[in-house]
Amino acid sequence: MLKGLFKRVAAVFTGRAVIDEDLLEDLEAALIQADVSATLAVKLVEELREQAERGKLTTPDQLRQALQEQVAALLQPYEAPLNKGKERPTVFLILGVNGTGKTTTIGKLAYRYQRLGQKVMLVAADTFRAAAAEQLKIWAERAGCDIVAQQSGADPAAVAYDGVKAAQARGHNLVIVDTAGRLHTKVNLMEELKKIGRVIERELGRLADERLLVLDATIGQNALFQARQFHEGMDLTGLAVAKLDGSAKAGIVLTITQELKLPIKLIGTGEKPEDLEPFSAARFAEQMFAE
Ligand SMILES: Nc1nc2c(ncn2[C@@H]2O[C@H](COP(=O)(O)OP(=O)(O)OP(=O)(O)O)[C@@H](O)[C@H]2O)c(=O)[nH]1
Ligand SMILES: [Mg+2]
Repeated sequence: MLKGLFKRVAAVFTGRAVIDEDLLEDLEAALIQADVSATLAVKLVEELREQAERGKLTTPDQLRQALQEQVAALLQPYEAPLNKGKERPTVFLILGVNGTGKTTTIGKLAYRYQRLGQKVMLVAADTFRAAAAEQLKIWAERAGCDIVAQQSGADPAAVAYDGVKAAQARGHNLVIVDTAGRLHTKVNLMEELKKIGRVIERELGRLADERLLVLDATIGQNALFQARQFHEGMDLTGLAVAKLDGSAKAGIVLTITQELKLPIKLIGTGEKPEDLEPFSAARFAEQMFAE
């Protein structure tokens, strides 16, 4: 159970006996503080105000319930399962700036699918940091799956090529490719990632089945900027939102889905192997207001 995603929004309701302008204004401000975009916050509160004026909402509790329903309805179209593709192996390409939670999300995915009886191959195409492949190896051991890695500094696209080839040859169902979130300043990250994408496409005869951007739910507005950039460069299929367990700024999830029309496929709720869930709009809306 996630708590306090919208701590400040939940707090607005405590000790309120009536719906009045003061409550509505505080609500709008709290939504914006939780990184719901100002446009969306104003729109949400305007709808609530109208419902209150028409007598449809009479208590703060009903107001909160209505807000929760609004949020669930806004997110519903962006709830989608992972795309497994038609042919084996399925390939997931995992993207994101440094530190967002890519490697951890990959480890959790590997753990889940291995336990479901899938044959998973991890690919350490983050060759920027020496420790990156080591971190992925630990996850591969934990999950009991295979891994393809090279020495640090190797060409990431070449590692991706090796990984896909090995999975095809050895009958893996699922390949998950880890990537770097930052490179030496002279190398353009997006160009490097595109190259990885092209190599995968060439070997599979189709794009990677998922091109998932991992976002850190605690960083707020910056996540929108990152999502725009990666979507432009990599034609994303969806988002994985990590670190929701520690976020009080989960409003960014609303903002990003509404602006970029990208589905959320996964949410990360901790550092343990089990702390990964498919995204549920209804559950997210419910947990948002849990104090
Ligand atoms: N609380 C919490 N921590 C997380 C979650 N996901 C990842 N982390 C932590 O966030 C930190 C960064 O995670 P990584 O998976 O290494 O991130 P990365 O995107 O691979 O980072 P780089 O490889 O440096 O680009 C680690 O300390 C993780 O344990 C999550 O869902 N919840
Ligand atoms: Mg990593």
